[in-house]
Amino acid sequence: MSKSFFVSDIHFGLQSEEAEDRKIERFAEFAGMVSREKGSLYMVGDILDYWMEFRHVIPKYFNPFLCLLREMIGHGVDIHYFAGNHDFWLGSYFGKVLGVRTYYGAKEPVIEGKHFYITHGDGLDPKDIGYRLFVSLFRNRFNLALFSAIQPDIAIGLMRKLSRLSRNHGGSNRHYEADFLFQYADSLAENKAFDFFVCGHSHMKSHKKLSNGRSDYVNLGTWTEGEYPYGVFENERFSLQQLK
Ligand SMILES: [Mn+2]
Repeated sequence: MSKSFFVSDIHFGLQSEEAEDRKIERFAEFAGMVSREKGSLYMVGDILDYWMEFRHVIPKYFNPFLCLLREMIGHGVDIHYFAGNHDFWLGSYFGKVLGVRTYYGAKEPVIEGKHFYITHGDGLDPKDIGYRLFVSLFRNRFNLALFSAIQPDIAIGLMRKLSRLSRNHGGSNRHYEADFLFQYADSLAENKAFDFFVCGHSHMKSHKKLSNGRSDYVNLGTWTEGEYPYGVFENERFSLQQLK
């Protein structure tokens, strides 16, 4: 049986040059491992800190990352990319040119007989009306078309500003979001049968049982804090591991 790999919240494009270099080095290692295993890869959102699709231009900053995706696909890896609140519109480039499957919102795949519920984790809080409005405006085709008609360097500058607005400041928010996500998974499990709830978003790495005692809650954490966590599902078991 092939392995499934999971990763979230790398936020390529956010940090200092040094931190970014380390992340892309680790991602190259990770991509090599996924390719050797001929596994599947689930990227659970906020992999890129911003993304904009233009008609004729690809944001060059992300070229090393995009090449690694292409290489993995060349090795027969199935790549699934869930949009987050930073990479909230993935456009057609990933699907049509690279061959990556893209998703908005939650998906419930069955992997080797186990039921997964996979979501980045943003926009689940009904109190977060401002954010929901932001997403509905920016995932709107018309607004995106306006945006992508702007000269690319200017548009990317604006995107990076927007991306900063979409970011949490301070740790207390993180804890609130992590608790919220766990409670969300818990209440979801009351009406829906799943084995694994997998998310990211709060940057708080976690793997524990839900209150029903049988489903797992997995938060994949982040690569922005000098750790490089990822999830592996194999032989019906999920484990959170770490690149050195
Ligand atoms: Mn997020």
